[in-house]
Amino acid sequence: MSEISAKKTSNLGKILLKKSRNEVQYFGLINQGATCYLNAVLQSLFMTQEFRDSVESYDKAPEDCGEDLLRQLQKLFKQLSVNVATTKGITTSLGIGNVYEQQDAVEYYRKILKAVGRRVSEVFEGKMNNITKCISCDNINKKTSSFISILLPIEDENNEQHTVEKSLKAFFKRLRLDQDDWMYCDRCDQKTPTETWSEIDEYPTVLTFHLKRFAFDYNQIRYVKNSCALDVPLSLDIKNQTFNLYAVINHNGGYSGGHYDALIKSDQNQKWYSFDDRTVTERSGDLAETPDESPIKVPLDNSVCQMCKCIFPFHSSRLPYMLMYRKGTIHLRILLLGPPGTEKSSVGNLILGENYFPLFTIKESMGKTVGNVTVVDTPNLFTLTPMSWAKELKRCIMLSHPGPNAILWVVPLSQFSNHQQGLFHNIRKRLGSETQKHTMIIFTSGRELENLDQPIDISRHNKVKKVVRTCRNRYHVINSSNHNQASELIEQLFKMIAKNRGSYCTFKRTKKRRP
Ligand SMILES: Nc1nc2c(ncn2[C@@H]2O[C@H](COP(=O)(O)OP(=O)(O)OP(=O)(O)O)[C@@H](O)[C@H]2O)c(=O)[nH]1
Ligand SMILES: [Zn+2]
Ligand SMILES: [Zn+2]
Repeated sequence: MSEISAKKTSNLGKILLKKSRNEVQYFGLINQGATCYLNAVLQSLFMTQEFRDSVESYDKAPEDCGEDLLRQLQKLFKQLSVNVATTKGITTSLGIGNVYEQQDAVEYYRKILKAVGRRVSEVFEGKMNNITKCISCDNINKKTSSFISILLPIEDENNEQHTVEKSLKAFFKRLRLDQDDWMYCDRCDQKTPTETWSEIDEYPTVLTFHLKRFAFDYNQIRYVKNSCALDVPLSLDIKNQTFNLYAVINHNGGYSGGHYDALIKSDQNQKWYSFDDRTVTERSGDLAETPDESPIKVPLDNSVCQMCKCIFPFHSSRLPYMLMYRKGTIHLRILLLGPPGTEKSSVGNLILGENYFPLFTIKESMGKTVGNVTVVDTPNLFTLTPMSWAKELKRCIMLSHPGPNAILWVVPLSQFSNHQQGLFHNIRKRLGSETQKHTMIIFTSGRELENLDQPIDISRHNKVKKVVRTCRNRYHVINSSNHNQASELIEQLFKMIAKNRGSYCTFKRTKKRRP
């Protein structure tokens, strides 16, 4: 039994090591002739973990989907995770007869997502309200429809520098229709002056935009490409929600032909890669997460923008055609620490809102995720040998990958003694000082103080005060009569990780000493 669990841990350790060394490799797709449009789309889909997961996990295709395409995608993704792959199965399944004819990437992005069905493509699907208002009587008509990408206008009105934000503004602008287009109003019983606009009702996890680069020119009686340059921000703030750019499909050339490639950020190592058919190149991992966070490094090649010397063609670029933004979710990853029998598991269960952790001392760390909260409960760390201590910490990191951003030191207030204070400082030393800003003290009632319904005056307990001060005065008292305490505690923790700007503990400088 113990041998089995030891084996398990070392396997998990290996996975962890692999991940921490950023040993990810991506592979290219063979161009069958002029299928770079398809390659750029397939790589963007492959690099969208949720989509990959749902493609890989279907063994029985849902009713509304093209079973064959789903099978072909499964095959392709399997191959693509280990080697350069061919898209022959996909082109056949999509009925692409002539692989030497260039097609529109956005059109195929939409085609593929429609064909695999809503359950597989749900991560891209949002809901949009199209609203018309009668200006005479204020009667409003709302039509809700789903979307998988938003067409953004990039008309050059004042010859100003274009940005995605400006396009978005233009997209959501209210328009007064020309008299010829006035709509019939039920209430006024006639065609009346009409105002129309769109608003997003439900944001998808992945928000996709495509730019209106190709339009029919009535003077030239043909389609032309609008190659106007624009800025593509790395993150967009829409209605208190942040969306982070992770994929850009570029088109270089004119309407009748050109070349597609994609720039995609790996969610494994946060590095950007250029996917150009067979060729995949890492584009430097030094791009700042948000433009103002750190100076952006200049790369060796000549793809530097002239405006701000950023690496990617995201500034004043004529290339971007399709943009994919991922909704930013902040994940709370809690590590429960403390001497055994201090109700750590109960605190964990309280936070999760379910009885997951057993109410006895566990043998090895256990982790559970509910929504965007992960809780890891630890065994008695004080009795571990240095080796198993190191192993256990690795396990904790794995369970809260890439590492906990909140550490809760659970201790019964009534039993707070020199011994408790010693244990706290002991663990703190072993975990390193970086953990300090992530730590919060949780006072449980212990058995003596079942109902701690009065506010605790920490200042009266000198030892307690000192420990709390080490954690920058962050503490929370579990009070069984407060029914909102789980959400209050979670809110406090989210504030703490926001202050820490998303950093987390890796315990890298842990000394291998006996506890
Ligand atoms: N009768 C008795 N009850 C205890 C003793 N120690 C803890 N308890 C109770 O048993 C429960 C143990 O709480 P847990 O939440 O499992 O403690 P823990 O710190 O999470 O333990 P781990 O499983 O190691 O995480 C609590 O309700 C304690 O009040 C003890 O020595 N005797
Ligand atoms: Zn009306
Ligand atoms: Zn730039």
